[in-house]
Amino acid sequence: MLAACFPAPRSYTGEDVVEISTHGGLVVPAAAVAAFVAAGARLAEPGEFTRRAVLNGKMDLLQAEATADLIDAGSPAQRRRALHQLERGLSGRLGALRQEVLDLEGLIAYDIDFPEEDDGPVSDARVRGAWDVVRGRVSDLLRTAPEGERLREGALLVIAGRPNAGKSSLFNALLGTERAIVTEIPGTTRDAIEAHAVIEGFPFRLIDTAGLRDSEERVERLGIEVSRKYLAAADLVLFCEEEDDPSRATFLAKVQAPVVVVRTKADLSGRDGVSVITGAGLDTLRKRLAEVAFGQLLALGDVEPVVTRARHRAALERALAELDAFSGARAAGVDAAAAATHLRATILALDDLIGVVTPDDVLDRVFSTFCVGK
Ligand SMILES: Nc1nc2c(ncn2[C@@H]2O[C@H](COP(=O)(O)OP(=O)(O)O)[C@@H](O)[C@H]2O)c(=O)[nH]1
Ligand SMILES: [Mg+2]
Repeated sequence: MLAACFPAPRSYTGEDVVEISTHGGLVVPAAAVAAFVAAGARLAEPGEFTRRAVLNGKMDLLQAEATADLIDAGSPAQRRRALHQLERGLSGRLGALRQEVLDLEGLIAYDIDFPEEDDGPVSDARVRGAWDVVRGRVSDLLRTAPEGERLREGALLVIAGRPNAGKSSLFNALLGTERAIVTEIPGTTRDAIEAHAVIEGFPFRLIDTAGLRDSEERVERLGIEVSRKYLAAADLVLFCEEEDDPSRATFLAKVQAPVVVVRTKADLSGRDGVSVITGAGLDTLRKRLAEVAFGQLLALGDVEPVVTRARHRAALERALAELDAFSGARAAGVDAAAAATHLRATILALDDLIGVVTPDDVLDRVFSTFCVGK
C-alpha cells in the first residue's frame, strides 16, 4: 500500500488530501475501503472531489464541466473541446467579456453622477460602439451552442430510404461492424437500431430505420413509426437510393433536418456514389456528413471557444436579453441609472455561467452526472 500526501492548497480539491494506492483487483481495494469506512470515513458522492475543487476556487464551473466531458469523451473532437475548456478557453473568453461589460458600465457612470449635463465626457457614439462589441461577442458565442451541444450528445444521423436501398449495409459500413441485419428481403429492419460511431473524429449516433413505405403488416408499421419519430429529432438525414427515387421529393419536403442524398450500390450501377462492396465513395461521404453536422465547429477550429451545454446557452440568452434591454432603455430616454441595471444583470448572467457564486441546486445538477471518485 502506498500513501501520497498532498498538503493544501496544492491538491486537486485545494484541501489536505491523502491518496492511497493498494494492490489491484477487487478484493484488496474493497477491503481497504471497508476498513476506512469502519474507522469513520464515508464514500464520496459523484463528482464530490471536483465539487470541492470548485468551492475552494481551484477551478471554475466551466472547468468542472470540462472535467466530466473529458472523462466521457468518446471521440477526438470531444476530447479536444473538453481540454480547451479545461484549459480555461471558454472561461478566459467570458472573463474578458465580463470586463468589457464592466468598462461599459464605467462609461456611463458620468451620466449617472451628472444627469443634468447635456454633453457628458463620453459620447453616445462611444457607448454605442462599446455596446456593439459586447453584443457581438455574446451572440457569436451563442451561435456556437447548437453544434457545441451536438458535440456533447453526438449528432443524430438517421439513415432513411426505401426498403432494399442499402441502408443497413451503409449503417454497418459507417460503423465498421456488422450490427444491423442485412438481407435482400425488403423490410428486414423492423425497428430502429441506434449505434455510436466516430466519423472524421466527430461523434454521431447512427439510426438505421425500417424502410419508409406504407405497410399493411403491423410489425413493420411499428418500425416505420419509429422512423418518423427519429426523423423529427434528427440532426441530419442520410437518404439512400439505388437509382432516382420518385418518393424522394415528397420525403425531403417533410424533413426539417439537412439531408444528404447518397447513391448506393455504385459497384452495380457503375455511376458515382457509394459501394459497401468496394468501399468507393465512403471517405467522401464521411467528410460530407461531418461537414453538414459540424461545419461551424470545423470552421472555428480548436482555438475559438464554444459553448456546449443548455446551461451555457440559457445564461448567454439572458445576457443578450439584458444587453438589448439596456440599449432599448437608452433609446427610450430612460435615465442612466435605470438603464445601467441591465448591465449589472448582464454581468450577473456571466457570473452564473462562469460559476462565481453558484447555488447548491445548480451544483447538484452539474455534479450529478459525474462518476464517483472524480
Ligand atoms: N452490390 C452491392 N450490393 C449492396 C450494396 N449495398 C447493399 N447491397 C445489397 O442490397 C440488399 C439490401 O441491402 P440492405 O442494406 O439490407 O438494405 P435496406 O433494406 O435499405 O436496409 C442486400 O442484398 C445487400 O447486400 C452495395 O454497395 N453493393
Ligand atoms: Mg435494413
